[in-house]
Amino acid sequence: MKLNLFIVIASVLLFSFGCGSSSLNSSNTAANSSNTANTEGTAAKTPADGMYPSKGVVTKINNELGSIEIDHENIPDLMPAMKMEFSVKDKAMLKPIAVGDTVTFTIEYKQGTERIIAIGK
Ligand SMILES: [Cu+2]
Repeated sequence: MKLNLFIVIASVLLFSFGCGSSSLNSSNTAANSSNTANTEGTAAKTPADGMYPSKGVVTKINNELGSIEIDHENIPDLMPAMKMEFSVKDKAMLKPIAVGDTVTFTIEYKQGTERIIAIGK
């Protein structure tokens, strides 16, 4: 009689363990699909083509290549604050600019590439 009771209890425990692990699996699946949703959310943050005004400090100028490195502020909907190199639409734009200048500039973002189309002190 005692042995039978033990078997019943063991079966119940086994059964609930089985249930528990299967519900664990389904919550893992739910977690996975929410991860997928997060990835999609990041992908949706791809910047829209357009003009983005910004401000920063000039850290390097390459007049030959027509490029300028700027330690720029956060640019909403485009990128966080960082130091990076941009190419400029026209090399002549760099003439009045010197390293150390605080500049305001406009980035043209088009199909994944950006360039500076306007810059001033
Ligand atoms: Cu940047």
